[in-house]
Amino acid sequence: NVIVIIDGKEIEALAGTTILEAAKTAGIKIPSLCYMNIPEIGFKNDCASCRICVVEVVGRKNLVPACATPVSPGMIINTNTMEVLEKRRNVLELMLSNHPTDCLICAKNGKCDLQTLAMEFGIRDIRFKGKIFEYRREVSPSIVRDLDKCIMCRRCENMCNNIQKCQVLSAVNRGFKSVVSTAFESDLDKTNCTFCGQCVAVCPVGALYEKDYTWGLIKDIANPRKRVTVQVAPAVRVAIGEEFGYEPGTDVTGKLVTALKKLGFDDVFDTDYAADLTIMEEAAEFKQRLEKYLSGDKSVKLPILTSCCPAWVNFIEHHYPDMLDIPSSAKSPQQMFGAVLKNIWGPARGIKRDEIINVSIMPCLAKKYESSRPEFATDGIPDVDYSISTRELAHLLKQSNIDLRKLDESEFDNPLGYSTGAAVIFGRTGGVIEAATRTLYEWVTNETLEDVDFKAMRGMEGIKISEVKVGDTIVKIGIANGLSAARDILDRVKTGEEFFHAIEIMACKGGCVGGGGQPYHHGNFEKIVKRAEGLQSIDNGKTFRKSHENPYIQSLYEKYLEHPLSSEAHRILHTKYYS
Ligand code: HC0
Ligand code: SF4
Repeated sequence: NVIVIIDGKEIEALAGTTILEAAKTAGIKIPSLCYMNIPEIGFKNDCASCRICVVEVVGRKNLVPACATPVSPGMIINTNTMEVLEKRRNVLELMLSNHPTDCLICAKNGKCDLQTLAMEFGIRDIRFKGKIFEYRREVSPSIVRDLDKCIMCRRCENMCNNIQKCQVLSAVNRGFKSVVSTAFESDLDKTNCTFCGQCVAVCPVGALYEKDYTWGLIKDIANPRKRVTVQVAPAVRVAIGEEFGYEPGTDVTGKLVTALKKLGFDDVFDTDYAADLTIMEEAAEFKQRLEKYLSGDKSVKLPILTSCCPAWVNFIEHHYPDMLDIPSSAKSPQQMFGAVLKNIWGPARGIKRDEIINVSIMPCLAKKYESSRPEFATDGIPDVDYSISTRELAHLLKQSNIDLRKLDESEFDNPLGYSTGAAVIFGRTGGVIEAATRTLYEWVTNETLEDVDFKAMRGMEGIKISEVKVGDTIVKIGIANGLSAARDILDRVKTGEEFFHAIEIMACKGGCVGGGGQPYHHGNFEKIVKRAEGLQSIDNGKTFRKSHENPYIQSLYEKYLEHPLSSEAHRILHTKYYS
């Protein structure tokens, strides 16, 4: 450790830490903008491009950026001299000189770090006049890029290239015209972008944001000829509370259901119901492949890969087109939900496909793209009409004057609103394969699984490996979260370095709880950990914790689908992948 003096206060800091971090641990706030450090996932953005965090180090001629200057023994640092304040103000005004000031209609209004700084600094006039370049605003099914707003903090580029290893974003142009964009400034859907939305999750301004579908669903709810249904993803219920002052991880399911009914949805259903259904199909497929493999059938492909994360599906389609025969063919819960709703639930009630609207509330931006894939539509009508993010729903509730804190709890509508604990944990890394293992175990052994808690499948490490004895076989399971970890584990499989029977992959760190559509975490990974813990306690409290015990799923098979992997199940619940 080293001793430094910051603003006259003696502080003990870890050797090698930056002035910014040392000051933060001592409770001294230095403003920053481009900087972001999330040690739990190995993300550090300290390119010192914005220079808002400059401080004075006694004895040095020039001010230094606190985010990129390590402390050294005896250093005397002043964080708020008049010279420092003047420099920061100049930097901020320069940044604002070519930044659009349409804050009132910006997607980040109220959540923008640049706006907050301008407010805190009391900026009333911008002395420098820069030219605002009119970049093309690019809209993909998931993400909008408004590059006029880019402040070159490089967080998105760092996230995409180093954490997600997708290499989609990099700096282009020079001087005032420099922005972070794609190669040849192509549209995102012409690149290897997976729509994971992690670039959006770290963008401090309004340069990257989700495509908003809220208006479409408002119009549909107002249309009496439409039966407007909603499904809620697992990870939403432990995160949306943050927008209303609850701690991350607080389970607000009951209040959320009441809020959705108040908004005017005709039926409030649960994606978790379809997560149980996904397990029925995926575990059956796993069992089938495992049994063939054990009987010596060399044609069978193992590991089976989970296929419910749409950004991960995009990733394997773009980056590993030669491995498209190993993911499970089971659709994701979002898409199984839409398929059951429009192929079974609607017809059973005499409601036509074009009269039903299904809205999904998702922690994810790739879900928007997934729902727009042509294979998930019949006669041009998609199974899921709109997918909106946790953040969009929070906006909609606020504009409708619905405050979760003031609501009583209510229950999802059935039959499509009932789920087991196995479904709830889908929203955190390791949960899908833990759920599948609970069912696989009982199906293979015909014995009751007494302890459903596969603790080795939990936790936030990038790659986890777990071995489970199922009958006479030790089943080896890999779990990866984050696309860099996905690449590592897939490479091990591809080169034959390591064998797995099954692998779960989630594109975002922590799984869906850390999805690109969740309330902004501002670099605080603890929020994501708390959300995962929140899902775990919901699972712990459920009567049924194995998907095949869901009575509504059992009756769906009895009445309509016969058994998992039946031809009807294949027709509506399975899909294909495309390179
Ligand atoms: Fe997920 Fe899902 S668990 S991907 O993370 O499988 O988005 O929460 O809805 O579909 O269920 C996201 C979350 C889901 C799906 C489920 C899966
Ligand atoms: Fe990269 Fe994901 Fe952003 Fe696409 S959505 S540019 S893959 S970080």
